[in-house]
Amino acid sequence: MADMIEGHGGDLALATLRAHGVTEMFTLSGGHVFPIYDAAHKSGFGIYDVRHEQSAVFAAEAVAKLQRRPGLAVLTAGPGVTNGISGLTSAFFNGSPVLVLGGRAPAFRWGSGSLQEIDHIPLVAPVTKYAATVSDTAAIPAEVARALTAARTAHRGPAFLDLPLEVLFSSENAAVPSVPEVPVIEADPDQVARAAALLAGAERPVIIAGSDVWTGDAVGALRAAAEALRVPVFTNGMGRGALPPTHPLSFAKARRPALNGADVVAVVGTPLDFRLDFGEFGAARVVHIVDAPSQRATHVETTASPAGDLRLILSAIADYAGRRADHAEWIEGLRAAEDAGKARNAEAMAAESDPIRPARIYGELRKVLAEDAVTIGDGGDFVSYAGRYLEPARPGTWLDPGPYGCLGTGLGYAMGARVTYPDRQICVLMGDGAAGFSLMDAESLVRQHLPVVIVVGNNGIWGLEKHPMQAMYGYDVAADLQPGLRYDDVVKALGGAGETVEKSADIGPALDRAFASGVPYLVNVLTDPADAYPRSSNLA
Ligand SMILES: Cc1ncc(C[n+]2csc(CCOP(=O)(O)OP(=O)(O)O)c2C)c(N)n1
Ligand SMILES: [Mg+2]
Repeated sequence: MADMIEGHGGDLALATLRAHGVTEMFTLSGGHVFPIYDAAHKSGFGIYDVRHEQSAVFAAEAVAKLQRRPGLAVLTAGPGVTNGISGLTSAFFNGSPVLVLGGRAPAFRWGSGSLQEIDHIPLVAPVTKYAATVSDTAAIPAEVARALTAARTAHRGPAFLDLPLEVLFSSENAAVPSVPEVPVIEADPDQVARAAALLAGAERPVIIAGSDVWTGDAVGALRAAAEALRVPVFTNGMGRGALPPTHPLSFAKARRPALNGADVVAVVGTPLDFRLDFGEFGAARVVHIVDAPSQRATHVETTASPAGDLRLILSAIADYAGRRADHAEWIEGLRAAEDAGKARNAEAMAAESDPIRPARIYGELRKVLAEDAVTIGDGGDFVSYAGRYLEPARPGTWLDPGPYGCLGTGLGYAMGARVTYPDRQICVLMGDGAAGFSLMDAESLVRQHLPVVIVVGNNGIWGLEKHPMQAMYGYDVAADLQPGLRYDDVVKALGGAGETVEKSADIGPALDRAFASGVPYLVNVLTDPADAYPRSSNLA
């Protein structure tokens, strides 16, 4: 039986959200959305506010990514919503179940030129799974439930609703719908059997597992499948840590030899995009295992592509009873490459240099980060190094911006992570360029007692742009920042703490102080501007 509730639009919206397990919103104030605040204020629903709407959406996305349930951002009409569009787009690319509730100029005088009057729907429709204007107060619960169901249904993603002023401020008696189970897509069993047979029968198989394995709660099934068929596993995105780095089938550094030598590559829960050479793996046959038919690659020929619930697919693969080739030699060869790669990395991470090279920062960070620490990457080269040198020990602890590659996620993601885990280490790894997008939100973190550690790799440049431009043109423009800038002083001015580090030996003690401080703390590490992350394609 649906409960009836009486209240204004804000009450009706939050009652529905609460029923879906949402307990907090991220927002920046605007009169158009006051009733949502009023409902939250009266009912103990969390309100976290930020200094730029994109941080609100990024924070909601971090909640969605980490907790695997919808995250909520509330944005005021017009510029509030448009400022949130990069966040919505990132959530769309990442398949993150984010709901944005927008204010909207009054419907009754639409077209008369009200403050902040714009139709948001055409702007957000291409980057949401569901986008609608709620035209009637009594319809709010059903509309919020519909938007949340769209967001939670694989393939997941953001949804958007806007509420005209009079719709949100009016009161009604309405039913709060019960929370529907999201539909579980069952993959075609023939496709699953073909995928299993290919992996089992291959001489040199590889699995690459991405974010949807985590999001779809299929980590255990992935491990069971890999162990049953003895297949080496590489990961990206939120899939990182799905197998602990100590697991005999867990690989990270041997990707080149693995992809060059493989005869079957199964990519699970992540697109065949630029991060995976667009799915071009030489002579290898490609299996693309996705959580919904819409996610199947259309630009590559795949030999099998089961589309459906990843846990079910991977469990079925784990149960495969057909012929298996012996992969021991293949695994052994990759292990040798992996060990060599790790040894090279260990050397780089311990190296003394003046100025500091980013590798050393990660060497020191690895000593202080706990297993359950959440690390967040926001930047160019500095974050590429984080991906190379940090090895998440558990899934669901690594937040990168995903394939949309949007700079500026840092402090929003940090806020969502801190709200999710009050007691874990939360560490943002930030380029000095990236810092410009969200550092003002250190104020939001200070004021709302949300301590996080921010490590800035401060090379004084937009490194991921400057080096490629130099290589392409022999000169560069629009790629310099002030060298040696005191980003720690910015955070101090905003009420937090921090320090600047110029010598390798000082990094470790600074990190210790930062994690012990209990306040937002920025460790500003001056790094070598000549250090460029080696990459084959330099466009970002
Ligand atoms: C919003 C946004 N604007 C621009 C870019 C293009 N871009 C990608 S990496 C990068 C440079 C980042 O510089 P920094 O954060 O200082 O990191 P570094 O490469 O120097 O380590 C830029 C400008 C982007 N990805 N997102
Ligand atoms: Mg930089």
